[in-house]
Amino acid sequence: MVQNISVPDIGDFDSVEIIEILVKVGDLINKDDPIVTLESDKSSVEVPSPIAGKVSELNIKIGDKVSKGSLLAKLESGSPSVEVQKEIYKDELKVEEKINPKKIQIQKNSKKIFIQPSTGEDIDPVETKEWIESLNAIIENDGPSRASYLLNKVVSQAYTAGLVLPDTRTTPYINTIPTELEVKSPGNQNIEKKIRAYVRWNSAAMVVRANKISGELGGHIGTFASAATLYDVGMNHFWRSKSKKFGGDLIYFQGHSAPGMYARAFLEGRLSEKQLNRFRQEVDSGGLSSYPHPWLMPKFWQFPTVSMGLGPIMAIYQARFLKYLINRGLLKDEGRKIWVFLGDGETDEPESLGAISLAAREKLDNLIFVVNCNLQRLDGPVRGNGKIIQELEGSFRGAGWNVLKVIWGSYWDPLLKADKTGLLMKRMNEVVDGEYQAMKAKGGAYVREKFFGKYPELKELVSSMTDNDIWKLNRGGHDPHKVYAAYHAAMQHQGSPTVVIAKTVKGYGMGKSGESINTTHQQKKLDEQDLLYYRDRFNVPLTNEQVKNIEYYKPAENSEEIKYLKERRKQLGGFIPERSSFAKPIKAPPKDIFESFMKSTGDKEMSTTMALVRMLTNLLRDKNVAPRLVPIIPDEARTFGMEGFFRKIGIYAHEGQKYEPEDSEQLSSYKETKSGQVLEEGITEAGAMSSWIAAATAYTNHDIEMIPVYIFYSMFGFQRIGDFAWAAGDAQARGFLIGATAGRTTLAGEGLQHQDGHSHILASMIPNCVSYDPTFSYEMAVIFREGLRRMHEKNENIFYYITAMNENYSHPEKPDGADEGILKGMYLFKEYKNKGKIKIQLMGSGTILREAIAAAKILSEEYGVDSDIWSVTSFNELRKDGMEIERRNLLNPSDKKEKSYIEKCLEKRDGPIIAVTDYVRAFSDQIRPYTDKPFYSLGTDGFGRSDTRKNLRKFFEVDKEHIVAYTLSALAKEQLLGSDSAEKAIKKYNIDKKKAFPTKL
Ligand SMILES: Cc1ncc(C[n+]2csc(CCOP(=O)(O)OP(=O)(O)O)c2C)c(N)n1
Ligand SMILES: [Mg+2]
Repeated sequence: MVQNISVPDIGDFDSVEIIEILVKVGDLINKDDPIVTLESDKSSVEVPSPIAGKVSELNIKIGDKVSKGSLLAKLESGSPSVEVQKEIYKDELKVEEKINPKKIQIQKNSKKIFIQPSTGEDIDPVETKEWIESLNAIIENDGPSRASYLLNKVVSQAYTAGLVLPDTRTTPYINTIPTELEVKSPGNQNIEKKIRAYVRWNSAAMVVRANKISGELGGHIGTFASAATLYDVGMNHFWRSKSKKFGGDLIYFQGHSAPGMYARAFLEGRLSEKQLNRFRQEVDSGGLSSYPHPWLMPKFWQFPTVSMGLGPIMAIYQARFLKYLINRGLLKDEGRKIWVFLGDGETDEPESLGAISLAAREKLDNLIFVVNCNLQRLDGPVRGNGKIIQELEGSFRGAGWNVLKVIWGSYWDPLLKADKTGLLMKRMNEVVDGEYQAMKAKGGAYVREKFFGKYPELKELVSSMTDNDIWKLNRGGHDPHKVYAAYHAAMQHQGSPTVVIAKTVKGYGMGKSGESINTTHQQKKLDEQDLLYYRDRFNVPLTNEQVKNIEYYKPAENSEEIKYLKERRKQLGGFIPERSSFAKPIKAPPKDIFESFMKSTGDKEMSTTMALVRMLTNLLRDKNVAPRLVPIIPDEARTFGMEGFFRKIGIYAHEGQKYEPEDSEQLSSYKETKSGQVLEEGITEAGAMSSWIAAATAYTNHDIEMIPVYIFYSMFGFQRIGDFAWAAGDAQARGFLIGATAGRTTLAGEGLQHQDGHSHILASMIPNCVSYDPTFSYEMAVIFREGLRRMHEKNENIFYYITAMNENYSHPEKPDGADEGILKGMYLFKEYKNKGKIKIQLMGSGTILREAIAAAKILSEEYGVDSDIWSVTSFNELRKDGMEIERRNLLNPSDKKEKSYIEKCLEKRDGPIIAVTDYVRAFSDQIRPYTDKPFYSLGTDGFGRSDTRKNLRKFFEVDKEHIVAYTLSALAKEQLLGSDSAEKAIKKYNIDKKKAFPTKL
């Protein structure tokens, strides 16, 4: 049967052009195979075939304008279709979704409830008691689930009856897991205690030794001292490393706890004593970096975390990206977990908590946060007048997380059990963190008086305990049993992320030199007495002499401690942290994918953004590249003309689409799907950038090379999330950042906050960021293709920043031999060489190159000045080359001088340089030192404002008229021309000499 294939509903567009025909008569095609590509003035979109069949007739040609209902082709249905397109993904999708046998069983009935005995205004204690006894009876006879169910019913009934119930954001200030439900650690506590003591000692010794070498060096002792148990339990029992059989858990270590990780690696035999002695001395190779920096220790550290707040949000998006890879069939579901360590002070950073609701919404049960609540940050208490643990519990519970509080250690258990009236819990609830901190600084007698002394019953409760016994009442985060139980529960939990909120003591074990005192954070010196105290506190088997020499302690290889520690890691698959990559490179696509961009567009106008989107559409037809592309958009797809991607490759949604979208009939309908490829992030640049980083480092964290393309308003890129971009450089991210709607005058109407005149300067500061400001579609194509080759085929650890504009214009054909120059940063676009005329070297980039081209014509025709017109695709790359060559020449003063690429381009060319861009002058000024020609730059320094492009270019003096006038004036200054030409031009173009410099306006 022959069926007509027509243009479906294409939204608001009418009469759009056919720019590609993707099938021929006789082709066998599948349902959803693209037939043609349509392009409006804003976006291009493929039309898929609604059925499978054989193309029997084509009713259109390239250039035709079509609307909804226009006939495109005829198809004979019923003929056997070939699985052409599906082939592309075949290899990728064949990942078996085996459930890992190691996956931990869910513990049924693990929901806990709290019975808070009433105190105070109880008008009928007998009745209260009856209620509580009923509840206890239900828990005992029918189990906690039933009790929970009944309570929920009662609470719903209470709401229906209009009762005002107490705020339930927080639970009492006790451990979430009752003692009876704690799962016991299978470890040998004696040995683990010793190992922990050695790690503690070596980590402190390493810092103190570094500080002895120079007061400039040192590090942090107090942070790891407070977190040692939290890490140790994970290392001994939970964190599975990457192996042949398993992808590995990913651990984000708190940045300034790094000494503890080195100290453990030393015991494991991974780092030598010599390396520990080189902590914070990295300039000659072999040193250890202050904090986790993959760039500096590429085989060790995986995640840069020390800029506070970045670790938590990057980890959330990492966990989401792991689910994305699984749901797209690119990775097996092995039950891998992402663990994230952060300080309680760090939760002040908006980034730390900013994405926690996303984590719950996406049901990231592969994510476990551990917040080390030592109650202090750098200067003093985190919440002296309140309780950080309760505050965090409220935030996380409110967001939908599973919250596990680990507040009190085992020594408190008998006291809590003996607390029949609930008074102890009341006291625990009422003391604020400032007091809790002071108590740990001031000893047992102080605690007896200030904590228990408030109520006679509590004083009585501890009357048989010595001050020392009271002092030993430990906090949960220092108790390996409590920590184990919490981690175990976190591993089992399903359906939402978990946060373990652990209470600890900052500088634990440091005594008067640092335990719980406000100055702990920066303590990097310990005198002999302090060190002896520390040794005794943890029973480290070192003599006084060895302590005096600050020796490390490492038991013999065949000691039970080392054997135990290595065996534990062996059982868990290997060492952590460790960074490696077994990802296969992606073959760069063939030239023909980019061929159409090398030709002139004739009269057809388009923006470089459109060209890029078209390029991505083409790339989705390349079998190697297509499945690996990760388009990332922060709610701007329509702005960039990318809505065609919605239906074509789907928007990732872990729950699929539970509704019929409003625009379901349309070609670009909003299609959410579990296997969707687009990451539609919503309005969060920090989140989108975190997704990009996860995808851009998938080659090491998941052993699969991905190609993330994050496209954003260029002003909301580096300026907004610059620190993430820096961390991306550290993490050796590979991928594309596209700063769209770029240029201070090109994004016309949007005004001051939107118009970007400096993102390239910010990008240039990141050493491994390669950046370009192309003007024409062929430049974009050459640059993008090379980016794919360098990053994803050759695996260079660089990332690309490319600006794309929204100004429509026609694009010329690529000049012969331009490729090399496009990539190096400049090439000769055009030259005027009328004999005898004065010459200038005119440089431009982005859309402003077109103003320069127009100015060159005027200069030649009206003023007798000829130009060599250079398209400068990257002032940043030119500067890098210039700096390197200059350095080499200075280091080799007797050798023949090497020429920079700029010098080579300009060596046989005359005249001063006039450089003009849509960015601040500092952008083009970067190359000034690398040429001996006179140099004049024009740019868009100052705040933007909204107006038309023409008016903005006039305001910032980068339009063709200003280029002409300033060029003539520069020539006068160089005494190559009289000043009258410039004066004439200034007058002719009504240039106001009295107007203030735009930075002052
Ligand atoms: C973005 C950022 N701002 C400031 C710092 C400096 N800094 C390092 S540690 C620290 C205090 C950390 O307190 P907390 O998070 O409670 O960690 P703790 O050491 O107490 O475990 C500060 C302010 C930083 N590393 N990053
Ligand atoms: Mg802290």
